[in-house]
Amino acid sequence: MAALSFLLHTTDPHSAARAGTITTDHGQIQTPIFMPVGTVGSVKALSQQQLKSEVDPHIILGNTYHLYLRPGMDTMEAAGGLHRFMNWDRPILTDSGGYQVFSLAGTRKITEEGVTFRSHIDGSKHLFSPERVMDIERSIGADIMMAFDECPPAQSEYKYALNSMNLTHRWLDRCVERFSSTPDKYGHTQNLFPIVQGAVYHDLRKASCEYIASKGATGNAIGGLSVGEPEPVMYEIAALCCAHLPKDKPRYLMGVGTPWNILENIALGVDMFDCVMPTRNGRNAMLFTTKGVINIDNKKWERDFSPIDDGLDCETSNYYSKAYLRHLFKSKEYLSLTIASVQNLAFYLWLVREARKHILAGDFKSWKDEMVPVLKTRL
Ligand code: PRF
Repeated sequence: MAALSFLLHTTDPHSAARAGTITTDHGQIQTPIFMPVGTVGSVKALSQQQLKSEVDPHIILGNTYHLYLRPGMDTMEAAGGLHRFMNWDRPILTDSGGYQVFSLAGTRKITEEGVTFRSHIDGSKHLFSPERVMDIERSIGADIMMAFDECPPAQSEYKYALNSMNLTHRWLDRCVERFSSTPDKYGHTQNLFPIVQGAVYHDLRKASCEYIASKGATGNAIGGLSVGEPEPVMYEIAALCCAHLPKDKPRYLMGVGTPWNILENIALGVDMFDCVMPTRNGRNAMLFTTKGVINIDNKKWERDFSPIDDGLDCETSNYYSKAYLRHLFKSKEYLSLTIASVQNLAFYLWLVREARKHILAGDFKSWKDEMVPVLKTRL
């Protein structure tokens, strides 16, 4: 079994967009790609069968923080890792908990050693250190393991951002050390992706990219964006990071974003994305479609018996009408959650597949410029 490899097919002549292929021991990922979030080992409201037949993602994401708290690593190892536990034979990426600890856990304390936090489930106390997180990610067995980082708030002062970035770099050294000295547990090769931090400060971001690149990892991630900064700032920092990260390795922008955020960041040179938005907003009656954004709760859809989105070849999007889905939401039916999540994920995967087609055809930039206003339309 082999470490992940990245084949770069084309770079768009009018932007920095790239089309590539990542090869892992669980199969290939055509980039640019969107990775549905399966936090606890389940993409919320979808079965694995529905996920494959209706959305067909090349890779999904799981969360170290959640899986560590429940079911716990004894059960995970007894199952033979997350692929076997959830019966998913395609690639999986695990986030390190660096971000979830900050957004979900109760009282937490950051020290050189790591982060002490209280579980959001039962209030119990835990320590995440870089070594501990590597051990947990080894037990989960994802194809791509994320390094343990600190994601500072967007409004961080320069001094806080500098210290935080340096801490993330020291934690990265410890992650690399632990990762390199522990074996793969389940027969396939795991990969460690480091994460660039540095908030909105150009010199910090550049220094972080250079530090991260010096590790020679098989792929690199950009963290600390889409955390409350204005959109133009996110694009500016993403562009800077793409310019300073290796060209021959995949670049992953963590936790981004809206459909137009995805197209704009593809244009800047990002290859991989994840976000809870399609599933979370879907469960809140917000639909992303090929014609724009729909709030299906709105009375205007009460008698609209047209398909949810006939621009997709997804069965669910064509099978049910807008009026019916609105009725299911009004009636608080579980099926509404499934239909909306399938629609939104099918749309996100369609979007990145279209982007890839246009990159390969050489007209990505003009297609993107036409597409962005459509995606932002409120129907
Ligand atoms: N770090 C990690 N996970 C993340 C982020 C980060 O900065 C973000 C920020 N958008 C989302 N998920 N480890």
